[in-house]
Amino acid sequence: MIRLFQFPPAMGLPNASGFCLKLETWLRMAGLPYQNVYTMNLGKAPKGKLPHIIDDDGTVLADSGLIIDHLTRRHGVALDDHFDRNQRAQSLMLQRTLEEHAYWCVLHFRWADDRYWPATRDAFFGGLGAPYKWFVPALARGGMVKQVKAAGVGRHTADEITDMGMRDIDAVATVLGDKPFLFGHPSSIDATAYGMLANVVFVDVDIPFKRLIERDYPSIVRYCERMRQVYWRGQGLGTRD
Ligand SMILES: N[C@@H](CCC(=O)N[C@@H](CS)C(=O)NCC(=O)O)C(=O)O
Repeated sequence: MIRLFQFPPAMGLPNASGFCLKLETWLRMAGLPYQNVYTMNLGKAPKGKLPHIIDDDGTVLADSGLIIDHLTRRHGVALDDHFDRNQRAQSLMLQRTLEEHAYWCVLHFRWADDRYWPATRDAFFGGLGAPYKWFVPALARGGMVKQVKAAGVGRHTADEITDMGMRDIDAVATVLGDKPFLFGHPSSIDATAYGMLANVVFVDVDIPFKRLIERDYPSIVRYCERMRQVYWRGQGLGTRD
């Protein structure tokens, strides 16, 4: 069986990492059996990030996108078979928008903004005992803030980042329109979108995107609820089968 290495559930979600939640949601959409292996140890991750997998043939792979490509080929997953060339291109652009930009906007508020850092610290490190709880959270925070700055997003003001991130949300909402899934029928990009959006919509931390989505983009909230209902059986946010 595929072993999925990811962070443990946090923030009331199966995973508070957009990339981990994306991959687990995708495995459910593809109907591939898998086993969760929860870890916080990035030192053992092949590329220093989570998620990664060990496939049932022993293949070790990191990066949610590369993993999805590999599993699609190896297990003949047909999720994206209905795409035409144009939809495939749009899907890729949406993926890049969410993963390479919106992701950093959310990360900025979670890790760098003093208003929300206590909630992030408690969610990820609340279970740590002494002496780790005295230095691990601050070390991790320093590393994440550095990454958000290196990505460029962390150099802007909170208002600018809010505005930039909401443009991403507007783009997603525009593609979604009144369809049940981004391209009508479920496809891999819905796993990406759910991983990133659920991490705002269903997380009880009031970063600016949360209330703006609730106020201006009810279709995005309904979309997240639909994905949760269909692929997570509408059970409690952190509940698996
Ligand atoms: N492109 C990678 C990104 C994975 C990623 O950024 N994972 C984050 C969690 S959301 C991580 O492990 N961060 C830890 C760190 O950078 O120290 C993918 O698609 O899997």
